[in-house]
Amino acid sequence: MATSLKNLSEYDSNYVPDASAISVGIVVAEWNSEINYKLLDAAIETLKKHGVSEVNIFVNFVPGAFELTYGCKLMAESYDVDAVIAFGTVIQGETPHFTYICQGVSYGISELNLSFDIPFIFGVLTTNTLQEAQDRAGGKYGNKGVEAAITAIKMALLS
Ligand code: DLZ
Repeated sequence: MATSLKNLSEYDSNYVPDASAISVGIVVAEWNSEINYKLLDAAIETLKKHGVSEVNIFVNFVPGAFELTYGCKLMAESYDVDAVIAFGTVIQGETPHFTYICQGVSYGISELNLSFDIPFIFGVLTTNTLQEAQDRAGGKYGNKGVEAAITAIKMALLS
């Protein structure tokens, strides 16, 4: 379903398993931090709502979305986590940076999923404008942080 038709904060809690036994790493890009911190806050709130203990949530920061791959790898190697979420926001400018960064981070996160025995969740907003990002960070299309947290729980407990 296209994002514009879906509210990212809506989900059926009947299909979310109890998450009290898992630990989750979260890596956040500092670029567009005002957006990314909203994703982070929503994710932490959602993880705790479904049972993840605060002491089992580990957060680290990297300069930009391009660095998320390495940050997530380091998180998986350094902490005993059952899933890692990557949060970043890439806004299309007038330079080719947008394409390079989006391709780099999506490829990088995909590779991590194949290299480790835990899931890595793609919580990266790729938008045309700042407004579109705000719409997905607690605005009219909900919050991608909620979606990423629910995905992390489901994937960590996938059997
Ligand atoms: C350089 C850059 C640009 C132009 N735009 C963004 C962006 O919209 N979102 C983001 O997270 N990071 C951006 N960056 C920074 C790169 O991700 C990276 O940090 C630098 O290219 C250094 O590797």
